[in-house]
Amino acid sequence: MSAPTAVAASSPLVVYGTFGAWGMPTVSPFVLKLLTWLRMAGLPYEYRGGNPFLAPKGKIPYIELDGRKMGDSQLIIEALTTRHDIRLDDHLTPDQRAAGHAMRRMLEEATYFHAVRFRWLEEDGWPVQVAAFSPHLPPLVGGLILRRIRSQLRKANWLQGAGRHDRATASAQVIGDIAAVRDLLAGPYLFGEEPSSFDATVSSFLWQLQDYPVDTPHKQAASGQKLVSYVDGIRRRYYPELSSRSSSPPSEIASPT
Ligand SMILES: N[C@@H](CCC(=O)N[C@@H](CS)C(=O)NCC(=O)O)C(=O)O
Repeated sequence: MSAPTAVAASSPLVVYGTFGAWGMPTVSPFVLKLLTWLRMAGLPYEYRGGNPFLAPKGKIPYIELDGRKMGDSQLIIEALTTRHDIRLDDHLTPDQRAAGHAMRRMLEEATYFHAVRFRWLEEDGWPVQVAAFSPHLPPLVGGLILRRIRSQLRKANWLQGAGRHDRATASAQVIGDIAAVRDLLAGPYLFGEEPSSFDATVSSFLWQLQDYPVDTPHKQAASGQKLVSYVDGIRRRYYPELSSRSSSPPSEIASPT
């Protein structure tokens, strides 16, 4: 896998993530969350392509620091917060911290599984995945690897429960999640004028929904003006190397839930 961006090649902190696609530095919302948080915290890192089979928890992202590997974006962020005395959330009230925690857990533990379904399991997402992943896989066995990932994700989604809903129900649930975020978003950042660690998760999951190139009702919901402006603000501030997004957002649509 090729690495998208690197902030500082000499940094002792190595982040293992995925390749980028669709104008985003990575195809993974969890990797994007970690990269965004590192940029918010001003911590330099070296970015490399990761391999789930070499990851401490079998998932991406993971990091290497002081010769030790560590997995899980949130555990990594918490460890680095302590290690470097990062104070991104000092200005938040207890209510804001609680709301941020709940939003983060919703996006990561519920919305994410529907996003996986729409990318990997639905027929209109599958060719997009194949086109994005194939150049980063060995030519002869790439197709086999992708079909294996797809069947594993189908099983995981079924076991999690998200995969037991029909498409319309899954879409309505994602739209409900997005509407909750939209209504809580104060602007320009989640909790007002100053960014917090929660912006790393919220902006990354929205960005992944907004710029995934398959038009769906939940993509439309994530692409309302307020949410697009929010992600644009994060992109401009923390990813100045990226060119501006080409497509103009569709108009805000009402939540059906
Ligand atoms: N809780 C983990 C979730 C990470 C995750 O689900 N990563 C996906 C990519 S978006 C992955 O590595 N999947 C590979 C697999 O499940 O085998 C985190 O926050 O880092």
